Amino acid sequence: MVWGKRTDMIVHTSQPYDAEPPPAALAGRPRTGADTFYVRNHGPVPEASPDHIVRVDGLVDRDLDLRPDALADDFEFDELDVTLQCAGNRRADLLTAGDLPGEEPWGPGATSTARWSGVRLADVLAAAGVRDAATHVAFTGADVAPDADPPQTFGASIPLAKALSPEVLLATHLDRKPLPPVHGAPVRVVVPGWIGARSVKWLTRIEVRNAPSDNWFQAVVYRMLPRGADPVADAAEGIPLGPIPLNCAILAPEADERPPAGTYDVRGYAVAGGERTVARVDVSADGGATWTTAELEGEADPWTWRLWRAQLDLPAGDVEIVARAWDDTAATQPADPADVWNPKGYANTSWPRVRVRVE
Ligand SMILES: Nc1nc2c(c(=O)[nH]1)N[C@H]1C(S)=C(S)[C@@H](COP(=O)(O)O)O[C@H]1N2
Ligand SMILES: [Mo]
Repeated sequence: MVWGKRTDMIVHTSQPYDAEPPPAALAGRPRTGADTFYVRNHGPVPEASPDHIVRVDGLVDRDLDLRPDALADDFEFDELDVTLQCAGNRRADLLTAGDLPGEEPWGPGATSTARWSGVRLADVLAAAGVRDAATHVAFTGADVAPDADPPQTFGASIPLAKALSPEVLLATHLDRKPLPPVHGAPVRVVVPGWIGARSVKWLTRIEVRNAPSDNWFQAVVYRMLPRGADPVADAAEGIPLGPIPLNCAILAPEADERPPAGTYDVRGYAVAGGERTVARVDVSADGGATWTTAELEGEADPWTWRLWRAQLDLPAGDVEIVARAWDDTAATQPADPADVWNPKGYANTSWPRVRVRVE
């Protein structure tokens, strides 16, 4: 097994290891399992060190040096089910609306849910004493990303208000086992509701600042650029991605399936993002002319996806199944990938579309 992952992972690149589970492995499972959880790395997994330290500094009253294995002695341990989602999730479906050279064509599996445990970032920041001028909290990982210009350690930042929210964790455990190396051992940030890129793995530094991070992955990439913008030269025109925008995916059937005519149990997930919740999911077997309301599983929770299912009657022939989610602000998704195509291929919020040949 590569990095403890199941053998049917869809591997986008093996160095760095970037892989997503097949849709069927996510369908119907509220939690994903460490062997199935997607992985997105910008550089090689760093070598674990027994004297790993997380430095807390910047606009604080006291600098702290935290030992990951002692975190639970000094701060209250907490755990939370959280869905992580990469900003590149469902990028492949944007390719019908324009090329995305150099970007990995992720399917709907760049998102997964697990139980994360660790200590609250807010408690660590309280121990350090946040100064009045602070507006942002920046994170640095131990890994060096060769695709950054210049090559640099991976980093990100979030606004102070989010950093002080109780759901943001410094996680040492995934599904109650020590974090696997590929998911950020010995400690990572988990920022529920925000794009995966802000949940920095292999955490080495927490810097309290009066501005967002200058790191390549905060200051240049992970931005929603207008069509025609140059991803680097025009980065300032981009909207920096933070809270995940409302999206959903169809996990069953998959595009190559040949289901028999009759009732089919269509399944998928929806993610509201930010602090919102999924309120409804509609599914259609005629490309959106008529809709069936899906059954939502579990409870509305801002930090996790909502699994859904709908019994649809599939007629013989070529059928296009589409879905759209609604959140608790009554926002819904655009129909067409062309409406959301962007030069880096982020945040595909358009309706998922699965075409099947029904026998
Ligand atoms: N240090 C570090 N943290 C990182 C990354 C990285 O490359 N290095 N990738 C980010 C991105 S883009 C995503 S989507 C998530 C993926 O988390 P996972 O690999 O645990 O699923 O980690 C984020 N944290
Ligand atoms: Mo990501």
